[in-house]
Amino acid sequence: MNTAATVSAFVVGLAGVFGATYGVGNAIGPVGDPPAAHTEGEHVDGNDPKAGAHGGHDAAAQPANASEIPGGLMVSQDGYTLDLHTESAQPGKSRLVEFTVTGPDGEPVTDYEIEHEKELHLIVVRRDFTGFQHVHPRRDAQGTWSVPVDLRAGQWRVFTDFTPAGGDGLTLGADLLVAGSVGTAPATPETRTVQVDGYTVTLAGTLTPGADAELTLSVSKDDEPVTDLQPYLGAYGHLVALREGDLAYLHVHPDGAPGDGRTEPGPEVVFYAAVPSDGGYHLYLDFKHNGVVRTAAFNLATSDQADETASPAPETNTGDDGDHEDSEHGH
Ligand SMILES: [Cu+2]
Repeated sequence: MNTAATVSAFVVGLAGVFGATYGVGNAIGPVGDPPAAHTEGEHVDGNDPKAGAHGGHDAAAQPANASEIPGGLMVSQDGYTLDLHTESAQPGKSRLVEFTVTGPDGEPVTDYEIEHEKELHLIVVRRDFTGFQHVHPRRDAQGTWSVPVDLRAGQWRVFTDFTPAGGDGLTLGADLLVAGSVGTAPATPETRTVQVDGYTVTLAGTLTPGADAELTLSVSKDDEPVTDLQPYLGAYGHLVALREGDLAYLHVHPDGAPGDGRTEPGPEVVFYAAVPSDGGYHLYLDFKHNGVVRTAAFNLATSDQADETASPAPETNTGDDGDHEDSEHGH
């Protein structure tokens, strides 16, 4: 089903992308922290309020400035560089991945802000989206991070999601090649209902380029809604969103937190996600129940038609882009 030809075409395409993005590297300047970029997404980036409220496809497809470049595409940004010591590996259950993050002074960073209870989140994704791990490496005093991961043969993308002390949040990405014969999965159709370990997780919501989309994930088990999800890293769920094609890493906000007096422990977990362009997206939800963290993987595309029906035109012609009905989630 997957010919060698498609695989090599894919690899050539990637080489082009990385050549270009790496070149941008240090030149693009401040990238701002992703949450801030998100908030802007609600506020319509273009001049025409209508364009943003309705998706602003044209404006969103081409970032107007560097601060809108999605995370994870670059190995170096704002003076911080991901130095992946493990650039290739043998397949196996517990392969050690080691890396440092070097700072503007060229030295490994040892001072991080805590985000979601950890200094650094490591996401490891097979390039065809058939493998996903979200793990938390250990750091030694010299700033070297390490963690065992489960790797099948193939091409993987490694993302480090962290905030250096006193700085803005960053997601740096690098490639990891795992030896062996490489099969690539065919493109998956839209997936909004996922079975994992006896749980059924469904995803409702529509991704709209340039706007914060409300995504509602609902967890049930044996046809019963799960109403006792457990906090995991300070939330009832963690959602990672990656763009098909280049694996741009998109930041996603949970709506509410355990203990805030309004956020229920399931069955629904709500997120807001702003996608930069039309296209396909892979979303991974980590949730915890009965002491076990599980991952549900979804695949969906932006939808122009759903967008039209979700945002009736008259409502958004006020010219005031600061206070949409759907922006009550407040950041
Ligand atoms: Cu994490």
